Amino acid sequence: MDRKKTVYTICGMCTVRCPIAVEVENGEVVWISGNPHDKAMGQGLCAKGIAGRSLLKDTERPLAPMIRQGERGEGKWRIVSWEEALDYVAQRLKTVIDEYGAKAVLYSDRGGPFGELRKSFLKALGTPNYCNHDVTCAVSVNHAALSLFGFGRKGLNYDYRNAKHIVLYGRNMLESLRVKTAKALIEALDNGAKLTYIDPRYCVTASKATRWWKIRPGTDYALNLALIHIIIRENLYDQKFVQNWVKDWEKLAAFVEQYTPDWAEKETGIPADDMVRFCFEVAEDAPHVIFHPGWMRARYRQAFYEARTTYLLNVLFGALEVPGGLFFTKGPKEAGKKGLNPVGVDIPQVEEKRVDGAGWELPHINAGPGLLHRAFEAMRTGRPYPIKAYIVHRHDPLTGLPDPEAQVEAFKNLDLLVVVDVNWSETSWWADVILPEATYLERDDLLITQKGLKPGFRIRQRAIEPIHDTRPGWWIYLELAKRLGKGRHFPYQDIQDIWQAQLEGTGVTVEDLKKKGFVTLTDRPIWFDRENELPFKTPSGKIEIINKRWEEAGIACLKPYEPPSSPPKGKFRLLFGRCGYQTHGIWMNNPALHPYLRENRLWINEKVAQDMGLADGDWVEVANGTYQRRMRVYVTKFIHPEAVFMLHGFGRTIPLQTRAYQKGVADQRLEEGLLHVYDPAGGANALCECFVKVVPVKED
Ligand SMILES: Nc1nc2c(c(=O)[nH]1)N[C@H]1C(S)=C(S)[C@@H](COP(=O)(O)OP(=O)(O)OC[C@H]3O[C@@H](n4cnc5c(=O)[nH]c(N)nc54)[C@H](O)[C@@H]3O)O[C@H]1N2
Ligand SMILES: Nc1nc2c(c(=O)[nH]1)N[C@H]1C(S)=C(S)[C@@H](COP(=O)(O)OP(=O)(O)OC[C@H]3O[C@@H](n4cnc5c(=O)[nH]c(N)nc54)[C@H](O)[C@@H]3O)O[C@H]1N2
Ligand code: SF4
Ligand SMILES: [Mo]
Repeated sequence: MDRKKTVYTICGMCTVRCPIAVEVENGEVVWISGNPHDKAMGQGLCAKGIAGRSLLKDTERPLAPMIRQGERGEGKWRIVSWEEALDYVAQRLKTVIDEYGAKAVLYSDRGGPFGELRKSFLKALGTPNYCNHDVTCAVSVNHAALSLFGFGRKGLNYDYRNAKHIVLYGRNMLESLRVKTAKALIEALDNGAKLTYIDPRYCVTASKATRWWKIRPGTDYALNLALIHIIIRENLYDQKFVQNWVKDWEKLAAFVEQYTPDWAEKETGIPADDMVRFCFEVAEDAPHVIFHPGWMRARYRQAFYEARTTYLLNVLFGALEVPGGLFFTKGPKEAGKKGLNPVGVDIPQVEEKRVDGAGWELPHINAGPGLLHRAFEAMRTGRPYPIKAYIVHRHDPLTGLPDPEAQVEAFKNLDLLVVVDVNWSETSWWADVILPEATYLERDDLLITQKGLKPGFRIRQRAIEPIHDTRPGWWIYLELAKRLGKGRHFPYQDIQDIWQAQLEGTGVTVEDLKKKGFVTLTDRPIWFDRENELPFKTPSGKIEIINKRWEEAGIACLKPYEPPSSPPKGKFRLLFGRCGYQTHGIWMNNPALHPYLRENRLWINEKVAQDMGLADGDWVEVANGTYQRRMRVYVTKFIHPEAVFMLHGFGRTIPLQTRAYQKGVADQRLEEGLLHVYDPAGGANALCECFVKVVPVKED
């Protein structure tokens, strides 16, 4: 063993995959920094990234395979060998498949580029029922992009660094982090760029903004319609770009005529004059402007339309494929190079229809990641067919999807629930088997493609050997495939074999990748000719205002605006979000991160608090349905009076996580009754359609 070494790999403390350098001494991780070979990254890291060392040391997590002993949720486990755990899972899966067919197996994971082997495993098994987490994240934004451009949201990326005006809708870029983009935003601001930040709540990103619009929650669609109205009325748009690339432009123009700024002011609370001034200002900086379609806004019933109109604002200003605007992400093909080869051989197509209806009952919904909330409904009802086994990998539906009680009710119909995780997830507590994955610092993963202006390949390689009895994901699925008679599709002994198969014919070697953690396939950024060769994947080859796929499914692409409902008396719309030193609900119990934030508080508007007789730090009871909990308030004028806000991920219920157990309030538990409320056009769970009661209580 080298006494000292630096390993270039990929952070795993959240999902944005920053490039990191890990210093190892005598087999121990002593330091983690950003990968200095990646200039946009530099050596700085976020707090969570640094806490990776603390994850290694945290023993309050599953450290060996476990099989449930008592009832589900009772927390009685038997520690077993990997042999026994995998034999058990394979046997139980076989029983389900024999009785109900392979389609009775549901699988969900976080998604992302490392998941290819897992998807191939499911395909080999013969089930179409793969879902990722996106129903609670960006699925409506993704469908908005698909409906306009014919490709998903990742087909475009953002050149913040060179932008002159950046417009963010509830996109808290400086706290809900990706290190490189946060740095790029700051650099743009240092260079004089303007930032318009739109959010019912003030946050760190708002504090850097040129203008903050405290919008009424759920009304961004109204704002966008009025902005488009002004831009067309005042002739502020890029006529050449629109003429070249937009189909059915005149239908959009006619549709927005009714949506005047005065009308939108009443909906949104944003002054009409300000909207007009803003449009003129942006037009001056066009095309070097960015309107980010957001993630969090994908939590409202009209999310699809909010995102579509945000994309259209970029289009109107001609901000596509231009420095300081949005650019098409390019892969190896565009660099004239061969891409990574697929993993798994001779795997037949799965012909069965998806249980959630994606791609058939709901023809406009992408069958790739599906709609997990609808799969849960099938699990509960047995329709259109039963779901009897559920494997959950790097995913925590009981934290990430609303109404955990309703999910646990559906789990009662399962013969097998398996969780593959590095930590206790709320879901793992209800599992029959827990397979603990080795952490990102202790495991290799599949090679991944980095798309962008300079496409390339990246490697996640282990810095140290697993400290506990944990295993890498790729190994777990190869072992399960063997036991289920599907080994022939995966002729790999180890990760080296997988890497070789992926790299075959690309001219790149594993050694090349290990040197810096990545290989770039071109020296120069690749830009398409924006007048002649923008590769939209729609039938017309243009940006389609009216998309047939949606219209034929009975969903209007130009849907009249519907105002969000106002909170019933005594209630508030519950908003939520993240902070810079936590990832969702994952690291609440992390020994290094926990002390920074032990519990969440309820943000409430100053005026409203005054009327309720509440002062900062007072206790309230927050309730919806059967869930009610006490927490302290944070009184501030920086939140819309209709809303209250809390950080997501608190109120953990697993007693073995002694630091985080029952600390704070769980927003997803307040979202009772919302598991099946979703945006019909885009598919996202409408998490923000939640109203909570807030009642002052006397301090105990
Ligand atoms: N109420 C409410 N609901 C929300 C949100 C909210 O703010 N409020 N946020 C939404 C958003 S944006 C998202 S993206 C989702 C996120 O929710 P999820 O999609 O569930 O994703 P994560 O919280 O990132 O992680 C899930 C699990 O992955 C585990 N994990 C971490 N690293 C690894 C690893 O290397 N290997 C394995 N096997 N497991 C690992 C963690 O321990 C955790 O249990 O939640 C959504 N749901
Ligand atoms: N530190 C950290 N960074 C992360 C993550 C993490 O967990 N921790 N998670 C990653 C993931 S998976 C994601 S999806 C991103 C999320 O990135 P963001 O979407 O930027 O995340 P949030 O912090 O949830 O911020 C959501 C904001 O939307 C606002 N909002 C609520 N309703 C409305 C509305 O109607 N209109 C407008 N305009 N705004 C509204 C909320 O007040 C809140 O401030 O962050 C990523 N980065
Ligand atoms: S943002 Fe922080 S936690 Fe997430 S990948 Fe980057 S360094 Fe890691
Ligand atoms: Mo997300």
